[in-house]
Amino acid sequence: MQSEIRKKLLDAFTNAGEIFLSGQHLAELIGCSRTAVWKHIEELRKEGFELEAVRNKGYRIVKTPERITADEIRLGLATNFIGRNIHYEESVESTQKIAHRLSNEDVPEGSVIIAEEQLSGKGRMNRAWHSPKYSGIWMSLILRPNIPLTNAPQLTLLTAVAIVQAMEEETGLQPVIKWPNDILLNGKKVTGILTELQAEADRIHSIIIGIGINVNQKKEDFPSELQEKASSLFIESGKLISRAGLIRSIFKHFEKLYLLYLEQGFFPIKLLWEGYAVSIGKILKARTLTNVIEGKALGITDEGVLKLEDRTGVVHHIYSADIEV
Ligand code: BT5
Repeated sequence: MQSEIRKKLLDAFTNAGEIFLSGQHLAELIGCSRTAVWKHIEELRKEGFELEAVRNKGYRIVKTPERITADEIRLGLATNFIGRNIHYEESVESTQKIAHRLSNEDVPEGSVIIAEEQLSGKGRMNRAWHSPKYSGIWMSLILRPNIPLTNAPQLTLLTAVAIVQAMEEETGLQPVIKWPNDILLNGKKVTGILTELQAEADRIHSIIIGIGINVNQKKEDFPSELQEKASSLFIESGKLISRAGLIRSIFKHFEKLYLLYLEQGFFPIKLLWEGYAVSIGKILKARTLTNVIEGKALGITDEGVLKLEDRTGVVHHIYSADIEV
């Protein structure tokens, strides 16, 4: 299996860090010939990896490619199943669409679809999601948890926590979460999450979590109608951020939280989520499909539902809405 060799090769370089690995040593580790090792190293170079080769010492990776490649994400990936199977595309309509198709082909849980660009990326209620080439993270994650249908929105909140933790780790920024699916910096949206279900009767077949993160866009890269309400990690930090590094970190935090969730339920996730939430205690306007409710955000329930107390003291449970702070 070609790709198995590639995966093992990248794992070997991951574990070696700065240390050189000889062709002989790699061949033994992977269980293939030295010629095969050499061939794969040439392939990595073609993908944009820079490898330093030193006589009598071997190889080490000194630079990873500009575009995100599945191989680059694997280099240093510390998960068991999230992001282990990567489906990478240069340009797609929407990664959600591909994820829906693949989830019917029984790909393993934790598979992800990542694209460099989306031509018709979508938000909730079929709104458009701006996804320009090479500057953001546009990906969909396939999960198959054994949970009741009604708990699916909890995974949106869990995902938001994982992304915030990864952003803090990779950029030093301190983003906040706006219920249910926005991550904000300086009051502007840097990330949106779209959770979709495939279910029969009341059984979940799969949950597809779409994640859109503005990473290296400059202000002028956004269409004018978004310039005041959207931002990117680059705009907020002044630094170009490695997309592959951030993706790996998201996978790591996500897997940890997801396993915790499957074992202990939503409660520990809820506590973490509340620590990052911006809207609790504030007066909010929730625009649902049918009406507008204004009130003080009391927090979320153990199910992840927003509680709003209106002026007359009535507490409303909001399952899905757009929120204005
Ligand atoms: C969301 O919807 O925030 C969910 C976005 C999910 C996008 C990912 S990318 C990978 C996967 N594949 C897809 O096709 N989608 C998912 P919502 O809360 O409805 O917000 C949508 C609104 O955000 C739009 O109506 C715009 O006002 C605004 N918007 C669009 N593109 C944006 C961007 N790049 N950054 C910030 N805001 C944006």
